[in-house]
Amino acid sequence: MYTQALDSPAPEARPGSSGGQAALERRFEERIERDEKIEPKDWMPDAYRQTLIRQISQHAHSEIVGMLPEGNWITRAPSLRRKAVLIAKVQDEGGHGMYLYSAAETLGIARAELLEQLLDGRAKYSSIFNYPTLTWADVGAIGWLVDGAAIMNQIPICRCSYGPYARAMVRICKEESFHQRQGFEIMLALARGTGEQRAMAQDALNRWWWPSIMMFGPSDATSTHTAQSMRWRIKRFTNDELRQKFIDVTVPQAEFLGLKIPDPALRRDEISQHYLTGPIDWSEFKAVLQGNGPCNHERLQARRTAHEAGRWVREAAAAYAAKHGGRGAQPRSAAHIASPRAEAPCHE
Ligand code: BYC
Repeated sequence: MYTQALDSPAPEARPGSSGGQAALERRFEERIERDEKIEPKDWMPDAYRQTLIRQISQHAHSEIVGMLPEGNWITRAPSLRRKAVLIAKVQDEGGHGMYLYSAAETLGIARAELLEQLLDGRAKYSSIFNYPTLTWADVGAIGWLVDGAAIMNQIPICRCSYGPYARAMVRICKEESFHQRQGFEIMLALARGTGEQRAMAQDALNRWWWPSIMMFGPSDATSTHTAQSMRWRIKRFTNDELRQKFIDVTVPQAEFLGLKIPDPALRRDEISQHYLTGPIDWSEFKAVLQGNGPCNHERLQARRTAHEAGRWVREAAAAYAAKHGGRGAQPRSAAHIASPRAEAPCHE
């Protein structure tokens, strides 16, 4: 874990000195205003720190849980090439989780604690990964839509005010771009295939469209954190702005594939030049967040099983570190080493 030692502030900005707290806050706000990166040893308001820990750790958990639905298809991918590509993609997601846990650790929280929050159900992860992957076309739809949505959401995070998160996102976004293309290419092959393959692609789009739209989070009117996160430049766009950008990019792609977006109310508004969707069923989103999506139980159970299976690795690593006097007597989690496939099938 990174040190939490703070750079010594100027005397007038020392907490406890007259006006110290206010001066620190003012300096922090000015740095945000100048678009300077805030680094781990810099002073930051506790609420900023907590917001980042929440968002970055949820993001990390999403990457790790996100390995499960696609990981299910590694053994069933239809060719050696598809299998190799899918293995690489799922491995990338694991790597993204690791960068993000490291970024969260720079804020003064241990990885083991973050994992505990995930495994005991306190921490959220993206709603999207609580849906099952029923056919091979779902792997295409995840790459095309879910990674497409992820890129839309994550490119602006490369300019996030917190340095370690922003830097982690640069590499992640490059890899997400490859993921999106592999998904679109699967969809293209299916869309140009037999009638049965086209139907499979359409069915996957039907099931993944609305959950992908919901991935961007609640509407701006009901979003708890957006306004403050925009002020702190953690978020650069609101949930609805990013959702709209995604819809505008994706509808023409569906048309290119010859697939129909499952929304009878969808239309292009000539004045705003945007595609407008019908109403989003937020009750479904809420149900998934409350743990009642189709696969919530299976996803968490799979992570718990993997965590248990990795216990001996953590213990061995801790014993090795203690014996050799190296860093890391506090064991790093090996949850990522254990098989993500140790999963109840969730009808997949
Ligand atoms: N699912 O005030 P809001 C990936 C929660 S990984 C679950 O708008 P915020 C990928 C939210 O946490 C995808 N919960 O919050 C991986 C908050 O609850 P708490 C993950 C959600 O943080 C593998 C409450 O609702 N991406 O792409 O300002 C393979 C109110 O929301 C969701 C990231 O994590 C959701 N969809 O904005 C393929 C990106 N949406 O904490 C792909 C980074 C909202 O108060 N994160 N909630 O209990 C973000 O950009 C923001 O955190 C969000 C939410 C836009 C997600």
